[in-house]
Amino acid sequence: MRKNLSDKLFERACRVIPGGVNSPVRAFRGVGLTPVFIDRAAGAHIWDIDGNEYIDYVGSWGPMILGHAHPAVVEAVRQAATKGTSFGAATENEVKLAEAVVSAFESIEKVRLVSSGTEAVMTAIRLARAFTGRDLLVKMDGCYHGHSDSMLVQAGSGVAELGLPASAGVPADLAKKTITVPYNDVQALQTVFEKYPHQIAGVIVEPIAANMGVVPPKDGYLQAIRQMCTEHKSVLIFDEVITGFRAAYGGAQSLFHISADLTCLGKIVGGGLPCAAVGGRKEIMDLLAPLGPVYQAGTLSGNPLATAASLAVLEILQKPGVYEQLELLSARLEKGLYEAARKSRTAIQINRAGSILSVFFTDKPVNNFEDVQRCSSRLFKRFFASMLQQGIYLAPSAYEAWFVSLAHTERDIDRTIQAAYNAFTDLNTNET
Ligand code: HOZ
Repeated sequence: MRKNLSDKLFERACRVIPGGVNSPVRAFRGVGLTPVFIDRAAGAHIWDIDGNEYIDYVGSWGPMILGHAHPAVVEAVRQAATKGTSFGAATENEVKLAEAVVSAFESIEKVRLVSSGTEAVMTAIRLARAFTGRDLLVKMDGCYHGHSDSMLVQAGSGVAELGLPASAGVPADLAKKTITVPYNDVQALQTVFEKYPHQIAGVIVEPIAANMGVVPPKDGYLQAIRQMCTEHKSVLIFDEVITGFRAAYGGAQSLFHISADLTCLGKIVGGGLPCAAVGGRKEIMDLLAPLGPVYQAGTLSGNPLATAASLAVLEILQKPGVYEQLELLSARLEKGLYEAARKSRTAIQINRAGSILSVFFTDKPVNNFEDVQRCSSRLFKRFFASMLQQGIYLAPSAYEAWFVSLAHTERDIDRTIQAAYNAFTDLNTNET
């Protein structure tokens, strides 16, 4: 694998960009390497600036469910761009996209478009506080909800990778208003509700956790959260930034038959461009300005390139067989990886929820953040390096998911399984 140009560019980047990257996990620190710089992508493949080709399982961390540079999306964006790239004014496509979101999610009656998942969550928690007149928020250890002040406590994704319990710069008084409990632990949440009666504005949760690796909810877990929120009149916020339009067209909530009060969307809803959304019950959403007193705004909100891309993606996702195809490919990958691990006598656990999955280096089940932290990060690093060398581009962190797209072929999957077998074998051969 050639890396000359990437290494030189990283040196230049580090002089002018903190850590050389515009989002921490991209720096490859979690795997003790330096990043490859991407030049282009098509379908399920990406190429770095040194000309190395990879099968991509990052998929821009989730949005690229159709694969990269899908012709329908490229054409939609091209056509939109010829008409102007931003107006900071209302457009028809914003209405169409809002209508599409409302019809996809049973629990969403109204939706506001924003530019990132972080913004969607920031708005959702402000709404929850305004609606209830309460301050406290509950989140789950290892869940990640973007980088707004209140959400950086015991967070997953890059925060976990860097081993930070919280972020510097968040006022201690504000951090105190976020209470964290272990994921998949009904009793812990119950205890918090008992300890803080009438004080909890909202509970925010990834219905399928995917920022500590993939950790699906145990049977009944989400139902129990729903019940407690209803009983205590707290707002239930589902962060479906990753699972929205991925776990199913109607998100994880449609699989588990649960109505969140507010839902945060990002990634796929932006069609690979910067667009996200917060939606939910009308009586809560109508608190937003200009109707209500909760302020939220954005120059690039509902951007015309993003809404065009998004509508193109959602149209394709509604075709019959799309999610079945994703399931077939992802199940093939899971089965093949387990088989490769068995043949090479490597202890792994795979957590998979549809087209997202994680390979954990452990022989024990992984149900929460503590379990994730017990897995071998040393083995993950070596596995990652070997896969990269063999042309498989995984997220450079044990806390992120693998994303399968509709552009992956069976051949891509089988090549990945073979590479994983080689990587596992290598781990064992060179283990001391
Ligand atoms: N927050 C993303 C991972 N869960 C990373 C985004 C990025 O680095 O692009």
